[in-house]
Amino acid sequence: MSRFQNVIVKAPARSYVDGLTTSDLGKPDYEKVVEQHKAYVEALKSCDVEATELQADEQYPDSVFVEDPAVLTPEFAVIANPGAESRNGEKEAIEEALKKFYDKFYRIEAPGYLDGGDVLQADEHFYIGLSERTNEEGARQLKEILEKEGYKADILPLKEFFHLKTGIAYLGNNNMVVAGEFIDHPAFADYNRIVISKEDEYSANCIKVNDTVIIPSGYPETKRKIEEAGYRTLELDMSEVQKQDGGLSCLSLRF
Ligand code: CIR
Repeated sequence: MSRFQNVIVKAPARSYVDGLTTSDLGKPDYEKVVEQHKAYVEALKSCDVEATELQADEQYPDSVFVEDPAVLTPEFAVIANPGAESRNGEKEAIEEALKKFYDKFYRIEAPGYLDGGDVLQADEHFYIGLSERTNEEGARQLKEILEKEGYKADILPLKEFFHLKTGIAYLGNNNMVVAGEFIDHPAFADYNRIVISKEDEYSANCIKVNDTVIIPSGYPETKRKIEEAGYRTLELDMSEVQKQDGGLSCLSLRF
């Protein structure tokens, strides 16, 4: 797994509390999400990356979830076409921010829709989930781009998870954190699977940033399993992010 040099994050807007959600965890507390987001950015910085911090954008309540409007590889950027109408325009600010880092851009175009949260990279292999946000045409366009660039890409219809990465994370060295429908999924049968129980499902969305795996706090079993696999972990309180269906991966672009 290549090392990351950069991350892009975006501060939560006040409108965050009115963003999209399917959870029944209650309304997030704005001051608290600001604190949690700051801790997240500090954690990333401690993992040996440069952070580009974008300003909050009140027009887009969900724009803190910068993972969804783009898919990045070391060689090129793909501007996604987010499947929720209220989020689609987020891609413009992300493309602007990425111009500093990339010369080569591709775009997912309507009628194709795709959220970056539905895309998982495991070394040279990408997995693209079909979800409420990513349709077959969007997935097909991304697969074509990736294959043209020499990557492998598989499209997987999701059964239960909101986004593909809601239930899976790649840690490098063939180690894959899996929950729910991915535990016995044939696409992941050849990985060393770190299996997350139903109660701990939220913690399957963790991120390996260089030498550290960042996990949500409150999941001691997940922490133990990831440490047993040989990784250093760092825990973050994600309560106000979880309320809006977000996780650790959603809050940054890492490249
Ligand atoms: C949404 O519904 O779009 C946001 N409230 C949550 C997005 C989470 N992003 C992700 O899983 N990649």
